[in-house]
Amino acid sequence: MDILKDLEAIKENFKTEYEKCGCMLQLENVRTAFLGRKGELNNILKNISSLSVDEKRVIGKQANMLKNEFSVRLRELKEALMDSQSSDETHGIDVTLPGIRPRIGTTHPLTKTLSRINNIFISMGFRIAEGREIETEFYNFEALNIPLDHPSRDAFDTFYVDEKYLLRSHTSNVQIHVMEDRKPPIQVIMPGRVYRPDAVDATHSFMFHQVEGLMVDKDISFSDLKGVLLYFCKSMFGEDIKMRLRPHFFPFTEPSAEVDISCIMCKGKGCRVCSGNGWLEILGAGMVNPKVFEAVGYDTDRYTGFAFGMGAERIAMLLYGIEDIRLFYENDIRFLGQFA
Ligand code: 2NL
Repeated sequence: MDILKDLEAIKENFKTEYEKCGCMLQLENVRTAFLGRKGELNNILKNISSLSVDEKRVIGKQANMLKNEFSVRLRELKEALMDSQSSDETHGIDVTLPGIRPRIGTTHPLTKTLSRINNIFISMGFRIAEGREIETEFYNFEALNIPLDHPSRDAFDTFYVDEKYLLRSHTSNVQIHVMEDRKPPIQVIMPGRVYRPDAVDATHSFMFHQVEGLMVDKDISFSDLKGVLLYFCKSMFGEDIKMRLRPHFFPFTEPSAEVDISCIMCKGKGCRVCSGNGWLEILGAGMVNPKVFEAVGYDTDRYTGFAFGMGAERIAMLLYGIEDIRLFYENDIRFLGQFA
């Protein structure tokens, strides 16, 4: 009978495959190949119905014997493999030792600083706006009343991408887009990367982060600006901080001021950080120049507003006592790990 020969061949085959098994995966593969639903033995039993009663009996018996034999062999092998594997794994190893703790990252000090700044302004009702880093001269300069012959528009002070585009040198471009898209009241802050081709040193980088703010409505006054900034300074650096404004010039605000806080290291007595004068400059600010409102089509008789801008790196350096801006960009775990 051919089928009996087939069964004999399957048995031989099983023996060869079985002896090659060195691991659980191979063992499972052999089990499926011989005992599985679509395995060798089932293939034979599937076709048994066409045979005579006697043949069925002989073949059925033989096939069942093989089935039992294969199962027993595979079970023995499985036990043997489990024994040898577990003794291999523990050999010379103390499995009761504590594991290796996975190293979880920490939040970057700049990210921490930016979210603190953002949250303080959010608590005063400001919304966050983000925009493009590649911008046209109109949004980076013209709309902000920065004239064509202004030194900051020189190729040495701005990264030009081509004839039409540049890398924004402040995030004010976003405010222009916001004002073009919406009518007052406007109360937004703009955090983001800005680019200037400065020579890199301990306090300068060709890329840094800025947070600018803008508030526009009817009757917004200089005292609103002072109130918002004082609340920000106290929330950021402590209730006992003092703030002072020094007159300054920006083309996009009028009047304009530079904003200092009393030195957070020496409390105003004078130290190395504040160069002995007791004050730290942290912001620039002013009332939005009506020329900026004209550029975005706002009615200058109806609306006034204030704006301000700060460098996030500078704030973070003061907050954490970091003395070199380059540390922010080097991805040195020894530095970053200190801000857990
Ligand atoms: C600084 C000074 C400043 C602004 C930014 C601004 C934006 C618009 C209109 C008017 Cl759309 N002003 N921004 C105003 C004053 C100062 O930044 O020292 N930044 C690091």
